[in-house]
Amino acid sequence: MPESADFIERRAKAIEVPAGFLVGAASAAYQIEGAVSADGRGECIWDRFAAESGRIVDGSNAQVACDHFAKFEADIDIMASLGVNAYRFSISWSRIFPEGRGAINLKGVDFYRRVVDKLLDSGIAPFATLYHWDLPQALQEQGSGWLGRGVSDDFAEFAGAAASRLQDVAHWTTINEPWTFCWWGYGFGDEAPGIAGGPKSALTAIHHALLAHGKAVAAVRASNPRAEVGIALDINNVSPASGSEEDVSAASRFDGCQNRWFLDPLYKASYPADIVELFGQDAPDVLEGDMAAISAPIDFLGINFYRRSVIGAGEEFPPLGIRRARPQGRTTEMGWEIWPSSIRDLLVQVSRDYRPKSIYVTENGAAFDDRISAGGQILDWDRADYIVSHLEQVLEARRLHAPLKGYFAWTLLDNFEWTFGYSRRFGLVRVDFDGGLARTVKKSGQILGEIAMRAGRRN
Ligand code: IFM
Repeated sequence: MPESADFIERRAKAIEVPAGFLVGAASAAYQIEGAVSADGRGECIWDRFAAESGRIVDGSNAQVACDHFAKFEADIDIMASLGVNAYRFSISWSRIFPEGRGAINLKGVDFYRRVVDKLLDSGIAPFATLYHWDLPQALQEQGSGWLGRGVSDDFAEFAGAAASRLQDVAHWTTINEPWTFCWWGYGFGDEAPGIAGGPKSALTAIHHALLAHGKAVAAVRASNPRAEVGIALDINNVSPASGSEEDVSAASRFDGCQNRWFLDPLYKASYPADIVELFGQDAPDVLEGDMAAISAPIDFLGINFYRRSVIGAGEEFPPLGIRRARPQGRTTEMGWEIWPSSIRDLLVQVSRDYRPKSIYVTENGAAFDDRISAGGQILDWDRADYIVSHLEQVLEARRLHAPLKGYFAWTLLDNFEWTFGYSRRFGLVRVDFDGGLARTVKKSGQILGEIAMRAGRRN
């Protein structure tokens, strides 16, 4: 059971937010915008994938989603009324370049300009993400998507074009969660574009995504010298299921694949040698200059965090040979264990091992089956508890000298949760998908907003 409402409220009130610390909400274009062919937007890989039968558990798609494309002003008004001081959103590549490259679609740019202007007018700092999984379909067809090296140049072109036209955005995240979209999209094949190519394919896609990140850092800086640029990684706090040598070494392999495979190239200009050896022939081809591009200094590291990983030796995920231990704690609707101190441990460890200039928690949140009370309220105390408990631990990591600058809850609105369709709700604000997409602020949204208000407005 979650803690009592009183207790959660008292803890939320006791959170001391340092001056200038950002407390906001995050979202992604594909999950909320809808309007998939409005104003010249091109097709993306998720449009194509979701249309294949059996791909999305509830048979839904994101053609309308939350219709944020039409409702963005009201959505930003909701954020302003809550009091959050920052908003992380992503830019749909195929709204800006419908074919992935070539002629820019100014109507697409104009949509994000209006979003940014409205955020700034509302005192909310815009954080733009350039890639949150919605690759233009044309690039998948012409160059094999993230399996082709050329995509890194196309991405840099897109990044430069977006940053030069949205000069008022001070914070840019290049790529969101390369582990997830490359392994699930190109390794296991359960997400777009649905390629079950195994480790070679996933690791090739990751290498190109990291290369694209490095080239985009340069492109954003060239377009907007005042911009701060970073990446958002889905890294985990990993611990062994027991003290046995087998479990300890399995946990280290998992850590190598999930964490070090990204942090080492970004901060140490090489892939971890133990994992390169483990993958053998499947390790990616690294050309001269790649690692220098990938390790270009970044202004911040974004960390998306949902659960810890307790790992033992097993049969899963060859050649890793691991198993995930059964959760000891409560789980969310995704089956993910709730263990708040693990975010503190991860933040402290990453700060110690890689010395990032600054860190934002770019996503953290929980799916629960929300109940609507008789009075129409959504008293989602389990989600409020999750957010308060994690934010407490984030601030504790900051006290332990991790360079934290902000926290973004995932997510502003209930939305299209990829292959789960609309069957999992992570929102601070409920969206009634059967009732005209009406928005209702949940208790968790009110509580996060009250905490944010104590940090003050950003501009
Ligand atoms: O909804 C996703 C998001 O797009 C990426 N990070 C994890 C979230 C919850 O699954």
